[in-house]
Amino acid sequence: MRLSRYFLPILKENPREAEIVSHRLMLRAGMIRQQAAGSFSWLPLGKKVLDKVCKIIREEQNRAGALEILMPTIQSADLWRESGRYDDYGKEMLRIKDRHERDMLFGPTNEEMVTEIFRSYVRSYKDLPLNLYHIQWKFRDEVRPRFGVMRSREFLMKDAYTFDIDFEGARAAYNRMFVSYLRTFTRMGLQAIPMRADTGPIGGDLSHEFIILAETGESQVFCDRDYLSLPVPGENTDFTNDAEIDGIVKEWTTPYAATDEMHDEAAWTKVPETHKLSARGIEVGHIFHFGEKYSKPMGAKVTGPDGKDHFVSGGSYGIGPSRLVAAIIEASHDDNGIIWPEAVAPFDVGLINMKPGDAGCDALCEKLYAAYEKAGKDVLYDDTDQRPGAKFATADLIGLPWQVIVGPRGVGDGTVEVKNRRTGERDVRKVEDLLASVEKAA
Ligand code: 5CA
Repeated sequence: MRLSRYFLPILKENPREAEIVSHRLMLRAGMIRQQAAGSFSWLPLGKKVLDKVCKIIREEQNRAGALEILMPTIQSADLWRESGRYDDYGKEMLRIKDRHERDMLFGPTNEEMVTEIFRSYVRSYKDLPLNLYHIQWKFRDEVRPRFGVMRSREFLMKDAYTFDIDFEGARAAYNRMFVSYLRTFTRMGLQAIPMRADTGPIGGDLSHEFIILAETGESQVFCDRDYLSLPVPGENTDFTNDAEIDGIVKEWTTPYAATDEMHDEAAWTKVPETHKLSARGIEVGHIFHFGEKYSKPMGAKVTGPDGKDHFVSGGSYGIGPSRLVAAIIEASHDDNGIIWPEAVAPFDVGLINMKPGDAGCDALCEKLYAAYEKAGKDVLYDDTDQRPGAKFATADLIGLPWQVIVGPRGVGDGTVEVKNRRTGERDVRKVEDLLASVEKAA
């Protein structure tokens, strides 16, 4: 992509409304545009990161056996009357009437709708376990939308829903999502700690929040430092092996970890002083086991091996991709801007032409641009006529992992500078060596 053809509305000044660094940097880097309180458009750079986050989530959901569907954003109130949540949900739910005066709502979550799908088709325990997920916009009329996409009213959610014949099956399904989450967040360059959590309006008795430690986090959390060095399950984890998955969950739930609401002072005092980590955290995922809470009132049952009907045992599993984009920035930035982990970077490389119009610089940039494209690397080529200082500032602000800097002096002796955004290290590389390594990476 040529920057001269791109839409990257960079802000020079710090936006006054932004209280935390991720909100400030997302606005300054032209990733999002606020449309109303807690509602944002995603501009090209932001949309690219959001898509990369969703891709990782999809891959890990699929790996763990979940099946992707897509349910509507607008739901019928009747379904929510069946579960009893229509009245319970309160003002957070955006209620709408259609032209026939029918009560509708903008979905804050989808337990009812997915249970309706399940009960319409599934009759036998032989069709279980089943895990259906989607990635869809939600609306919650939060009292205090703030911190940009971190706590917004309209936000993207990956929500998965599992159906099993009994508690044992449901527990295994819960464990698979638990392990899948550990892999998901690690792939985004984040260290997420699963903590015992409150269930709130979703209900149920077993729940974990996945928390990223950050000073700007909204939750107070307490955990054992051991979490910081636990090994994250690898790509070859066998999600069909319940014992293996259970072993990983045990390992990741043994040291103490709890959110404020679930904090147990008596258990906390037993954690050695040097292990205690009391910090602020951002909730990026939340999983729930709620058993028959929805299946019973909504009549979602299957015939078991005993020939009798059983209400299915359920759970739901949320991740906030839009919040995650902000959380990644909270965890990875410096004074100059964002530092994207490679897996979610909007482009792999920034190619900076220090002197557009100079025949040598232009020709070398075109050559490198073509080589990267051919190797399947996504490049943002700064071919604009901005001053070099402004170009460097933009490149640092938008945080691409690598910057390749082409100037007249280098063109003269066949070299370019390669800068690593994270370490700030700059290497002078021979053009032919760089080209060879790009080709090799293809
Ligand atoms: N139905 C369940 C799980 S599918 C559910 O709704 N869970 S939740 O309420 O915990 O939300 C799931 C995830 O969505 C949260 O962990 C968080 O990452 C994200 N999320 C929730 N509220 C917001 C919000 N106001 N702004 C941005 N992300 C949010």
